[in-house]
Amino acid sequence: MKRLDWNRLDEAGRAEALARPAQARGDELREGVARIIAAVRSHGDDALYRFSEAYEGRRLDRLEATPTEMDEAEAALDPALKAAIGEAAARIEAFHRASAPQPVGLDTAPGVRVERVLRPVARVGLYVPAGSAPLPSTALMLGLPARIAGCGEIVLCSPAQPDGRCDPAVLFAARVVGAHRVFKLGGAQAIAAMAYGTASVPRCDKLFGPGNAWVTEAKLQVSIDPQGAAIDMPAGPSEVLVIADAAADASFVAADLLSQAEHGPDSQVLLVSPSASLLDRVEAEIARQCGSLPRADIARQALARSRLIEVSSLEQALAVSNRYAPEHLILQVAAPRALLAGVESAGSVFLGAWTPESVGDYSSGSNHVLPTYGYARSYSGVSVVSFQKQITVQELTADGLRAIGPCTATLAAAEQLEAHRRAVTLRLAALESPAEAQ
Ligand code: HSO
Ligand code: ZN
Repeated sequence: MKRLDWNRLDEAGRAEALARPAQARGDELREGVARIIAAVRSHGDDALYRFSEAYEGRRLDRLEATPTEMDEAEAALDPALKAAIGEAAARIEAFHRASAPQPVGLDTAPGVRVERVLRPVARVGLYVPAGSAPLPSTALMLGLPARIAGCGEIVLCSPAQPDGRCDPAVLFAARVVGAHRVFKLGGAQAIAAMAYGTASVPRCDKLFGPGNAWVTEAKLQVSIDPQGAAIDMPAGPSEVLVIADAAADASFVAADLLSQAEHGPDSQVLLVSPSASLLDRVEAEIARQCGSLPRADIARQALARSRLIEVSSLEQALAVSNRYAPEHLILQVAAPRALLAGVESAGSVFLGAWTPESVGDYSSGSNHVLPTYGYARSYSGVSVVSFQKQITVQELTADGLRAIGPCTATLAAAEQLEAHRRAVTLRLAALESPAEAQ
């Protein structure tokens, strides 16, 4: 890991220290994805079968997981894993229900009623990765808020495993969240199928979920096509920033950094601390713990691009974090709550020594689909509102129009929009002399 002293860096050095790994959006990727999308649009299911065989080496006899496959997956699942999925689902559901937006109604003037009502996005497409590791937790994080929002049709795509079926835990999680349709599809072709629809796969209004570079590129392409589908948020590789003080347990900090590093070679992990000795101890701990990880190779590649940054104070550590805007921010300091008010940009925050990022990834109840790559500056993680539309409603009485009509007419006149003005003034005139208005 690269070791840096923030106060010895000039502006260019600081920018470089917090730079994300470049996302290769080369011509090959862009054109390859565009070709896949075009093929799915013109050849539908045939293209899906062909790509599954060509890219994933799976010859599928049908695209959709059958109820029998779902039953068999559930029956074969380790009961402890089944129970853990159920337990996590209950907490995720509780938190997402409690944090769901509520309808609003307000009289902004006497006789002027303004409301906000909520409607679900009708059809949503959830992508659950299953490349180097299937992620049933992602099925929970996407499916539960979709169900709470009341989405009419929840479609889920996840790549088939070598046996031609979806990962059994993903299938079980899909059942727990109440997904209506599950397809054994991965990659850009899955995104194209959900965005445009095929004979088998329903066309979805909005697509959600993480994925590899092909999936991310496909989401981007369908989201800028008016015929395509909306997406949850722009995506980049996963990341964590830990702020730790001298009293932090180096083995806890190292374990948290490694848990993000093992996601992928392009994951980014940063440790920011005012304590040089803590940085030394964490570096040694990482070396010690990394060797025994099954995904040590992946973690090492991620660590090669990661940073240990020495700062002069916790306040400065926070300033560094706010500038970076991490997906996950872990505060392993003596009084983490005292720092929370200073957190301006982060996808999800983990307070104190007993709160590893893993609990947010799986089972505390918060969502793990979060803005990466600096998008935490302006985006939020997935929640119930991501699956809803907010519609405003207004209703005026005659007195209400008398009250706010003149203000409206003045603004319309200032914008030289005469039809707007008249839509108000002719009503006001009708109110003054109802007979003449006939
Ligand atoms: N840390 C990941 C989510 C995840 N972790 C899924 C384990 N499974 C999101 O950045
Ligand atoms: Zn994770």
